Amino acid sequence: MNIETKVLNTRKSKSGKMKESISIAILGHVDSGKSTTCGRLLLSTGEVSNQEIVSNEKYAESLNKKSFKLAFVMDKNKEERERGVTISTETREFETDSKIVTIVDCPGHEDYLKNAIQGMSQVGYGIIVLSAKDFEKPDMSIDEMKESACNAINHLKLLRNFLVKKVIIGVNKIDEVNYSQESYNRIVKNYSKILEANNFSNNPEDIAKKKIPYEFIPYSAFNDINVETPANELPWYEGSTLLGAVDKLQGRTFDNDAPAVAKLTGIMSPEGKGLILTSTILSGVFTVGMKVLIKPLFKELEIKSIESDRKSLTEAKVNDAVGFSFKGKIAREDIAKDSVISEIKRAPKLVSSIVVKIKTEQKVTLSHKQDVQLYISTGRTSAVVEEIISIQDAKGTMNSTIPVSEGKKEKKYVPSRRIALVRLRPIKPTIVSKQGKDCVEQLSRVIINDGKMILAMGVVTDFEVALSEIE
Ligand SMILES: Nc1nc2c(ncn2[C@@H]2O[C@H](COP(=O)(O)OP(=O)(O)OP(=O)(O)O)[C@@H](O)[C@H]2O)c(=O)[nH]1
Ligand SMILES: [Mg+2]
Repeated sequence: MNIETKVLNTRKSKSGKMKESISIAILGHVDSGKSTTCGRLLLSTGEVSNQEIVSNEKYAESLNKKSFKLAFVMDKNKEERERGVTISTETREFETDSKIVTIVDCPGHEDYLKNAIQGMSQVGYGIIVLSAKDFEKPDMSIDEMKESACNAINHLKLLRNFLVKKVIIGVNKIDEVNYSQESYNRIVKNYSKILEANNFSNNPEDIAKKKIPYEFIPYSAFNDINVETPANELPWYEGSTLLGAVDKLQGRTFDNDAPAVAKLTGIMSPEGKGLILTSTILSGVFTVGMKVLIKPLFKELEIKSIESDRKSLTEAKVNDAVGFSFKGKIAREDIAKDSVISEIKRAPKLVSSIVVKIKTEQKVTLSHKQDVQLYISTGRTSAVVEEIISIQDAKGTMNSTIPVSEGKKEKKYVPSRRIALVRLRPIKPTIVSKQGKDCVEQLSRVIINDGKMILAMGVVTDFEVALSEIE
């Protein structure tokens, strides 16, 4: 008999003590201070030295961007630094008293939504960083807040789709509202409307019904206010510091028997080391010596080494961000960006069409034959809505009578805020997992976008495998 074993993900810390390992995506609207927050957390916990910040400051000054000295810890490439925006996600680690924390700094700019989704689909928790001024006006409506900082709202909705366990709302740049308690209370009141409208709640009864808890923390990443130590500037505030709140997040348990599946996050070839595939573990446990399969390449390889932050590990567990090297040869150009590495027997499938149970968003519809962008944990692909199979009616039953839009081009469609079962065909075979036995949750979650906004989110319930799975 297979006994399901839930185990806490723990790792040996720098001091040798075992600590729980957690991972957090840092999200929010463009320029709210996400990278600066990451830089500050790494400086406060000793992962980054003062010298590095001084040298960043000199470089930032030469670009007329002195205020980006902390953000440059995460924003490393030339374009990111010159433009002062994050483009790709960056992953780093630090330790608190009881946790080893992996942070994934995500871009806030709409153009890089694909990268933000990839970042948030590999974590257990999220921090939504708000720029205090954006939410400060009294009694803002959700539409008004969307106008000033739409991705502080979009990212929250998307996080819910990826089943995070809790979200911290970081009210950053509290200096810009003069550390005012009245301003902070207004921000909390305004943003709580968005949280409550999107299935987040702090009521234990709601949490038992799968709503996600949240916590607000006021701070200033740039000025080091309430990040590590309670601040004199906020005498009215009695809650946790940002690092205190992170330390209190619960460690993640994982199922020891779940299939070992990881997604590729990057390819490196450091001198003398061969090819290293940086990856995030989505489920299960990988060990040195294990035989794995890389899809869509369909190549079997043996794991030679597992590294994290330049340390050698013997195993990697769910949510860990590691680098794998392999015995035998693989060529860089053969590895697709959306590759998945997994144990051989229970590898996720490469599929040519998927059936998804979705819920459409407010004020949008989804039509038969519509061209859409399909976002999944490993990347983005164009797809078409091939069939609307059924739509939930007022009684909660799935009904196969589909409404038809009026006008010249009559089309079957899913109205807004409705649950429906639809079949989508991506333009190229894609790796997913479906609900049921051995499901890898992150690979079963999809987001449907029309290029401008989110139309629907959902889970894969069925698929048709691609020809290469059969050959
Ligand atoms: N006044 C003030 N400015 C801040 C604070 N934190 C960050 N900033 C400034 O906000 C600007 C943007 O910072 P980033 O950290 O790059 O913002 P981001 O959210 O990572 O931006 P994207 O990744 O491009 O979306 C920089 O000029 C920072 O110095 C703060 O606490 N107070
Ligand atoms: Mg950034």
